[in-house]
Amino acid sequence: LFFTSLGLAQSQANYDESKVPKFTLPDVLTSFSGNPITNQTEWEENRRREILQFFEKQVYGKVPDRLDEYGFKLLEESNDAYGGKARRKQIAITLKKNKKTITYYMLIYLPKGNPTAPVFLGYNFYGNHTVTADPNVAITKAWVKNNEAFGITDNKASESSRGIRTHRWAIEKMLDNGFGLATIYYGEIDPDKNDFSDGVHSLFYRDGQTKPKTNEWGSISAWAFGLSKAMNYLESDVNISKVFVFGHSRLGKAALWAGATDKRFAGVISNNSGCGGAALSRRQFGETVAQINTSFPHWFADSFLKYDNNERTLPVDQHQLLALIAPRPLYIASAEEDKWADPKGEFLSTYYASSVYGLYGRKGITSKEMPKTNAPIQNTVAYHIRTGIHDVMDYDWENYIKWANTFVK
Ligand code: GTR
Repeated sequence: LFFTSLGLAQSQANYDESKVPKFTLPDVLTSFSGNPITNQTEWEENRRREILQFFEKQVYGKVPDRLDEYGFKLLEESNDAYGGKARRKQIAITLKKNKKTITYYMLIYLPKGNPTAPVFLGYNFYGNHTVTADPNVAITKAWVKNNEAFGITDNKASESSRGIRTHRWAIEKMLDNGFGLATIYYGEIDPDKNDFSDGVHSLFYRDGQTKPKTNEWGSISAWAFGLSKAMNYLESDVNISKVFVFGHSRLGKAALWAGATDKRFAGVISNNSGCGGAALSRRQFGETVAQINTSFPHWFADSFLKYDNNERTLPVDQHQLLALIAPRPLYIASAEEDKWADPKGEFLSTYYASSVYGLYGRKGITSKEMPKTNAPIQNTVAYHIRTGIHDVMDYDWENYIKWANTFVK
């Protein structure tokens, strides 16, 4: 009786490997019309393009147009964050379209040692002030999901939630290893609710329009767009070198789509991203397409609804989303207790995407055998499954940092 509808769905989902339907995956290196793809040019010019277009129009949804204006402003800066270890910057980014604007805020920490540092860029779930105990980080004024444990009521964040998510962001580890962090509260791009009157979508409406068209962007695509526009600032900052886009869960889905659509991201890290992220839809293990479209009707384009309980008719599967990131470094991670996200489906995707990395002479995941728990495989495509729940832990960051280190030169 006290189950939320999502909780109920989670309790009723299939977690039995023997009940995974038999399926044939669409081959990443065979075009929709049946032609084999044998080299980088055919991949880039034909196959990659058609896969990207499919995901754009039929899964996440197209961004309808270009912005009219883009701007950013340094709001605050310090040379003395984390006990003098880091520089801090807080940047306002403003997007303008049809005389309407939206502003979102990026918090950046950079290690003081290097004049130019690689950074991880990732959204947070409850506001920039939740990722650190630093009292100088501004509290978001945007709509935030209520959370009793964090003292968030009336959808407003306050001091009570400062630092409540520090465990998900190993900031000192990043700094000590020469990496920076850039983070943004995702609700400032598009509040995570089934309401298209607000957020970045609303800037693009024509007179009388109240929601995106059938094959236009849902929230995941909007969040990816926000990351991409954050990249405009990051590439202009002389203190920043490469940017690895990171995300957990729904934001891990957004990070994958951002990496697929914007080649300026040097690498992608997607933590426990599950259905609509790294997990193969055809496995129907844990969360399914029908389920995600029911619980979160605003995440995908409306055109994706036709694949509810109909995965086998999808001309693509999620391994092809991963392949769009090739040849750039890609790290997918699962958690043992996170069955809802289908760890095996997340792993198999990395394996089936790897043939595209092979076209570039890069090493992906070479065996279909899932690695043991807490035994990462780290090639240009990397994967680990760790003990524990759906979350981001120090273990994850230790591995992301170690792996990213080999690609920062
Ligand atoms: C769940 C959802 C997942 C995942 C997760 C999260 O409720 O079913 O797809 O996105 O939320 O973002 O934490």
